[in-house]
Amino acid sequence: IVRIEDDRTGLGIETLKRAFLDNLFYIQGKFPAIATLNDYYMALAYTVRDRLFKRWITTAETYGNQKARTVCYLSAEFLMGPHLGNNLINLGIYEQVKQAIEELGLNFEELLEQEEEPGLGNGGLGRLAACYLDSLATLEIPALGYGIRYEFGIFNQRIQDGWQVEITDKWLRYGNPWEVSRPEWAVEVKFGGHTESFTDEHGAYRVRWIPHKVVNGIPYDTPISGYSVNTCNTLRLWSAEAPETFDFDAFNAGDYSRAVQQKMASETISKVLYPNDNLTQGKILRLEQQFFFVSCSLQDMIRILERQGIPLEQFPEKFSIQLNDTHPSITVVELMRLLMDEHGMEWNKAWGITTRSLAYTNHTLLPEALERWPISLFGQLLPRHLEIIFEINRRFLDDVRLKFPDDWERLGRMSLIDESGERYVRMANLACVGSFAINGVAALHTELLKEGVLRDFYEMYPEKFNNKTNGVTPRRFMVLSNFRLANLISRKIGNNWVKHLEELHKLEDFVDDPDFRREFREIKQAIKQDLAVYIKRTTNIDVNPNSIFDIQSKRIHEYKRQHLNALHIVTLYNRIKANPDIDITPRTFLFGGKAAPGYYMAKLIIKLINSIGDVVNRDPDVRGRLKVVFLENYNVKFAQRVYPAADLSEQISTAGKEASGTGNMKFALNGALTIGTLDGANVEIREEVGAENFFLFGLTADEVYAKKVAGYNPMDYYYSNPELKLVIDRIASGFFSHGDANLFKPIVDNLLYGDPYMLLADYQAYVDCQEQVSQAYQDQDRWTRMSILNVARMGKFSSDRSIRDYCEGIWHVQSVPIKLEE
Ligand code: 26V
Repeated sequence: IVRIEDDRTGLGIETLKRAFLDNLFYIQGKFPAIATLNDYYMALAYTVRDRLFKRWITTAETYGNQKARTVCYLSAEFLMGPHLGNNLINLGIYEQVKQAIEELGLNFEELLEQEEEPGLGNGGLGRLAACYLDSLATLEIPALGYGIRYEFGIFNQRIQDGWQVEITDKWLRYGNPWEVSRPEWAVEVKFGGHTESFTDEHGAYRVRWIPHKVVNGIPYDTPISGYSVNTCNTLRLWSAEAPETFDFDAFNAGDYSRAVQQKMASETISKVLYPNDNLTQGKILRLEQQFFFVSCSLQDMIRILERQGIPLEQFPEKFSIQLNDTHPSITVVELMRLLMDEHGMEWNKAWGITTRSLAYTNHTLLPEALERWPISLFGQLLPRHLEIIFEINRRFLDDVRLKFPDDWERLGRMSLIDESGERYVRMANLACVGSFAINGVAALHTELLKEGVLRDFYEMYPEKFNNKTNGVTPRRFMVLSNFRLANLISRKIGNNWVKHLEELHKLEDFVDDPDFRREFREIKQAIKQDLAVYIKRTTNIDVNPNSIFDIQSKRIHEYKRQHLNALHIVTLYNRIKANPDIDITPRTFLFGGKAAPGYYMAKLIIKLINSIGDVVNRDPDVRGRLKVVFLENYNVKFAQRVYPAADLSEQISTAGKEASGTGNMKFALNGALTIGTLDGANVEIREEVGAENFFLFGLTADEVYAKKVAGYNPMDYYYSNPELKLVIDRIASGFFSHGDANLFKPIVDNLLYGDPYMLLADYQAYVDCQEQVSQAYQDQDRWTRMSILNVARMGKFSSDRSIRDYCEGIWHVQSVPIKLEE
């Protein structure tokens, strides 16, 4: 028989070429002579998408037929990064497609570069959600990601005169080939208005919510392929649209312009991602966003249940809902409302269903990030939900009183309502009461939750608490982004490690093999060379690929202490100025990360880094031994270039502040050595790779706490440490700011009068530890051994392991393999 490949599914080179040109013609309406780079990218994206569809549809069909238990991951953020390369890896067609494109005379890398990444997240929390979707699909777990289709994602960052400038992220400008809208599954979401009580035909007390406005939620689906399996799950993001008759008052009054204004306000809900990471501001629009996507998602689940003919009582058997931080915690109340008000269920039954369905992940210990909403604002937007919260609270506080009689202070702390001043709804308390499981994201973080912010809840419900250490996907952050290292590893130990990352252990057998060490080193060197070329092209700064690539890339925040890194740079600079012939290991300090637009201190830290760079990079006394580069617009696409090029990974947060970190894992997996504090997952990374392969410094979380209690005075360190004093005085003097002694005064004053993140307490330990790093780097062979052992021992930190832990410990779901019929 002659087999003819279908143009939409075939994987032969000739078929791929034909399919690509066909999509260029019929989707983009172009032929090669007039096609732009973007046309080619789109044609390629559609060619790959076509090859996903069979899997996607079969997966949905299989789940529907088997009525499979499904994980619903609710998250206000999904920081997916570019889809094209990742789907090529997961489908196992990277090489064929590359060849087909090159045979057409096109530059494959250039086409990959063309993709505008969906930056629908701020940082760690959003990227974790994306890694988890990848692992869920790879482990063949029935799962849906639910979130918001922001029209504008995280802003693009430009650096002008050393300062951050924000540019709107118009990611949908040229269309999004990865999404399919499903207007037939649109739902209605109510806002505002008031409630009325009535007695139903059975004589039961019921409540009706008369909203002020209704907004439509339109789902947009994106296929999420698993690696080397047929499973293709769905990310369902909701977009807000105004219905024809949206504002009843204005519409009835014939007030056209007010009605149009209302329409625009409705569609504002999914307009833009809030660019704050770790700070709540009590903005009504943010609460609208949260309620909007939660209500849409819950209604969608109930629709799926009904279509599969499953009774509502079995909701917890069908769905396991994970709340990614408190952002979707209104789920507790909206599920209660839907069950009672829309489906006539009585309280106890509804509460049983709710609390058997929900689990809550906490991602931060910073008090300023704990979400709370002023009661008045909350009641205006969600009057029915406020009533339900009061009732949940009444019953909950009765339980607390039973367990802890006469403990009034405890009642005040645990109440869902903060009544210490202006009244607020406390979302973390709500999430704890409404969930059957509560987890932190690293062992240390979970312990600190239990003894700190969530202590009362731990004492009330110890059985709910558990740890799920974060992980990262080796597909995107190794196979796709570091194919040179991935290929070397696969040559030595086969490619099972891509799905079973613990198998990297087998690399330990090669650490004594000089040829392996040479190859390993040459790969790192080649990647550093590439990054150096990129830096030259984009910043015109020459960096030495033989220097230590010392990288700190993450959101800019005081607790992450990018300015401690800056103090170290100035320390080395001062040493060179005092003694130009000093023996110094050459270093390139690379920084990447965005500051929240309203976070003045973080923006000033960016300016400080750039200002130090301007002086250090140009000073002839330095003789190129130190270079400082701020990498503009750090995002997922750029991160994939950065991790493989790192020698040293900076994980230097004040102990007790970073819940986990995930960049720390991506760096170490790619062979960077870590300099870090005992914070977040650093603790577990060090345990795995071995203390001798990790540069540890600084106070522990307990010591930080003890020092705060004892009365910390940064001035003690300033006056007793001459080298530190010189560093601070130089910054304060205007040396890095053309004589302007005012520019960095806020940073200097913050350090000298308060120093909330204890930079000065950790300064000397940090500088000493960096000296150890420099020494170690001098011995290239020793360094390479340490680097190989880091890679070999990072198996624990695959997001596959995290997802298995969630499946076994919280979700109780099993894999459902997908068979494709021929
Ligand atoms: C909070 C808020 C507050 C309201 C405005 C918008 C907004 C956006 C994001 C957040 C979440 C901050 C919490 C967060 O991102 N935590 C990070 O989670 C990572 C994944 O678990 C973890 O590795 C990081 O250590 C932790 O900082």
